[in-house]
Amino acid sequence: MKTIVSLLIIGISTFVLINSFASPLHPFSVSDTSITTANKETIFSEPSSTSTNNEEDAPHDDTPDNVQPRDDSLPDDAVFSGVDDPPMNLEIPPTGRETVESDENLKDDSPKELSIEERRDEIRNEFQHAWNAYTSYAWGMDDVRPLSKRGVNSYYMGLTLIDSIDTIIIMGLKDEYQRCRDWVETSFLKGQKSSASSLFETTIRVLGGLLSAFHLSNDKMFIDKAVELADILSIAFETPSGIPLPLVNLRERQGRKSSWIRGASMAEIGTLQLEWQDLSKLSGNPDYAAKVNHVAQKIAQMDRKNGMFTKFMDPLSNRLTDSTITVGAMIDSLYEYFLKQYLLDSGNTEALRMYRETIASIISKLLTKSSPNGLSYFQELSGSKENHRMEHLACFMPGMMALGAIQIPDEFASHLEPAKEVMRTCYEFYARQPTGLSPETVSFESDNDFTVLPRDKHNLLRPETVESLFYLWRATHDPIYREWGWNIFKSFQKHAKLEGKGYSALKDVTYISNADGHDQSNRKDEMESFFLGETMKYLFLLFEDDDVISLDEFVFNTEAHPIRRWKSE
Ligand code: DMJ
Repeated sequence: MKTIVSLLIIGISTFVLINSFASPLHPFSVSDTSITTANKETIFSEPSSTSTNNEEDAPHDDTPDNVQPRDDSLPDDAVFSGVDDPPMNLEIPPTGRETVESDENLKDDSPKELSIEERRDEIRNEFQHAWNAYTSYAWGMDDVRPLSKRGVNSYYMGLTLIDSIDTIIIMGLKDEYQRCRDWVETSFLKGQKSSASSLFETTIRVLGGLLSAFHLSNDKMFIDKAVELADILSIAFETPSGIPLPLVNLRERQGRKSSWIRGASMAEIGTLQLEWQDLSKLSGNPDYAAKVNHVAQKIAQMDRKNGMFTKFMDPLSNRLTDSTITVGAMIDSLYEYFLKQYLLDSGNTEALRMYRETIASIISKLLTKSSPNGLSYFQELSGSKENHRMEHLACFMPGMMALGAIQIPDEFASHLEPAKEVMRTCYEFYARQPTGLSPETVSFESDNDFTVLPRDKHNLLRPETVESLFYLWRATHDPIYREWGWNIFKSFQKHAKLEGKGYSALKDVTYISNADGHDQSNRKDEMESFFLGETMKYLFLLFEDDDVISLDEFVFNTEAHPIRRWKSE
């Protein structure tokens, strides 16, 4: 019976066609983007319910999140456009774990192993469950507070909405896409303006989200909105050094200092390049790229410590100002963007040099092993003192190393093995907890590999481990990565899903008060936009074919927004 229902569903499903870009905006723009076609099955859902807006200001937090307290139809040439075309790629790569439903199976009440396609469908359903919390309680606002069922603003930019658009496209949710697209066209930047938006967060989530929405839909409205936003944010770069201020007052059109960072954090100034470079290419205005390329040059000129960067720098002297060397908060995506700038633009050999030099130091000076089981992890350094801790944020590292290994094998093929080893460690962060969910940070000062300190027991629904599992799957096709991803997904479903709508962050992953996981006292009233923008997207793509957002065609920004790689001229 279930098989028949599945066939019926498939029968009424439509197929997704990854886009064709045929409309040059400008000689210096999309004319060189090639046509990529990849069909995939989709199941379209009912439109999500209408929302109520609770206009309420969130207290503004200018710390980047990675620090701590951080009906109509689409255009014909959009990703969805192949709805009437026959599917080209219905065969799912075998994992050796698929099962065939039999009548015998159907009588059995024990949990059945799902096919790859059914797993994808379940992830899509859970995305919609979470998305419905946003549309119902916070539509058009930045973030939803899923427990108190309200929305909050600090950016006034529909942060969650824009962070989710490309996931919605990738999952084939047409009605949801249309509703978001209409909101962006009519309401983005039209209401109240923020007095302190983080340049970094706005760039990776909003600018990146708009660019990606364009790349997957070919709808130029998204570029116009990205230009409008960048023109306001540009004020941040008007400093004596050209190193941007971390915040922008959009009301007054002024850059602002942070109340807690002296100078600038390396992640914040080094994780702007992909988006602003691509905006120049798409808009034909070279000024955006010029600003971030100047910053990249300054970074390249800085003296490093042990071949790496520390967390903070002084814009005037162009020197590092602290002694903490880590691949975690405040610096993580700086290294990621060295590699990704080169993948975006293969002419950017300076970015490749920076990646080559820094990743070599990271591997030789930070990679170490735990006791007694020899789990590989990246330690931190404080001057010459070793600090044996690793943040979940640093779990993007195996994915980045695997990406370098498969895209630039001549130089980095040897990074795949250490990437696999650290991947296992990051999975252990989840697997060893009673909830099956990772804490924010682990301490390797332990006689059982690692332990969790009381202050680090929370889980914010972060993406880094499933992001890396996605890359490791694409790099190796070892089914273990899909299994690990599925286990993590099921743990989120069991412990972070709310009964009505939404998912929530957890206060303590080391504790289960009751069997069904619906203990409200262990919940945080938060569902960060990256849960929909990144975590659910990478989980879904983990069970997709390789040609759906092919890594040969796209590079993901640090917020999981795919940007089309430039063709070499
Ligand atoms: C996201 O905003 C991005 O992935 C960023 O690079 C790091 N922090 C969050 C998710 O944890």
